[in-house]
Amino acid sequence: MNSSSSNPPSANPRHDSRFLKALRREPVDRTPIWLMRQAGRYLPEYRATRAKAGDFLTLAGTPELACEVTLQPIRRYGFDASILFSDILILPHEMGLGLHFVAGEGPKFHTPIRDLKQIHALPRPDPNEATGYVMDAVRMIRAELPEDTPLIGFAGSPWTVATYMIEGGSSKDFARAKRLLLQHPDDAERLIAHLADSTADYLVAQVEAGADALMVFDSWGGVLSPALFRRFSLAGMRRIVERVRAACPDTPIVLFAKGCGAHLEALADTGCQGLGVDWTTSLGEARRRVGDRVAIQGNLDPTVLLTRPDVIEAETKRVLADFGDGPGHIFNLGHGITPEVDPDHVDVLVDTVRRESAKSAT
Ligand code: 1CP
Repeated sequence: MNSSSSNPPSANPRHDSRFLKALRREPVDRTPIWLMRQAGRYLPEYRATRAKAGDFLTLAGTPELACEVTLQPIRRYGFDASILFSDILILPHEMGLGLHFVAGEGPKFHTPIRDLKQIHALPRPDPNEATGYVMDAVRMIRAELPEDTPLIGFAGSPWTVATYMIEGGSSKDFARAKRLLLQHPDDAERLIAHLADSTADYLVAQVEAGADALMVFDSWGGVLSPALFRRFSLAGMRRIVERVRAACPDTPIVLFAKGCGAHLEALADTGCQGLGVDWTTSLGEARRRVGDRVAIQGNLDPTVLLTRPDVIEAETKRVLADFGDGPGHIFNLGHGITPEVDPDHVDVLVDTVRRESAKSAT
């Protein structure tokens, strides 16, 4: 039996953590902080474990190693939330597309979707079978983490995952993926719905294994026109939220849609509990538009971490002031931390958030 569904929420030792309180828009003693990609190449200890693993898929696919790199940033910075070390491309990999990494080019699929027939033949993996190693990692991380540190499970949005499946890897213009939406919208809808259902299964299994909150990354929602965003990207995320909420009503879901500041109201309408915001949207504006419905997570430009400590401090204060006083803010970057960041600069960021937000505790 898993604790998240069988026990009342108050029995969960993370229930009163700053992160989960902020997601419920309850007052906290200071603003919680964690960073997207907090386990990553900017940390020497990550590079050492990554070298030991040999390649990314072995690292993500070996629960002991995934657990170790998940815990590294928690040990070093004491972040207010931990995020499972895995990748949004693990699910399509286990659907049979064959993920691998080409040096200097990033992720690639051996068998991208190049024919409509492939969409209709995609399997719906049993998450505890096909991705049992991810669930083992979640259980192991949960057992190793400080009892009061929440663990975030995650997946990619159907649209964002579909771009990699169709393009075969990263893309500059997303031409193949957009052509599918425009020329074969019914098949594209079918692909999005299939990915949404498989992703919901996958996220529910992560909650059953011990995740306290969930995040859906729509890294490429911002490349779509408003009409295509609503029909494909937003619809896929709404379908995930509906399904996961039905199975795990107590588990909060954060949607991060990069470059989608224009769609905040529509994203809040999905029934999620939090919205990740990138640095192109003001947190004050986001709060005015949707802050009475959802918590807001963000949004320091990751590039700020490549500057001097005094600039990092000033820009961090600017983000806190932009949100303003009152509950419902989770500090984060507006996108993932980059490999070039000096780990000491993250201390400057974390110290500034803790010191400054405690002054105006709600
Ligand atoms: O060690 C390495 O060289 C591999 C780099 C790497 C890492 C550290 C990849 C390959 N994935 C990850 C981990 C990862 N990916 C996490 C771990 C948890 C944490 O945050 O600490 C998470 C949440 C992701 C999510 C992810 N993967 C996204 C969504 C978030 C975002 O950054 O926009 C995306 C788009 C991916 C695809 C992917 N996987 C890896 C890379 C380098 C990429 C990006 C490729 C691209 O830019 O198109």
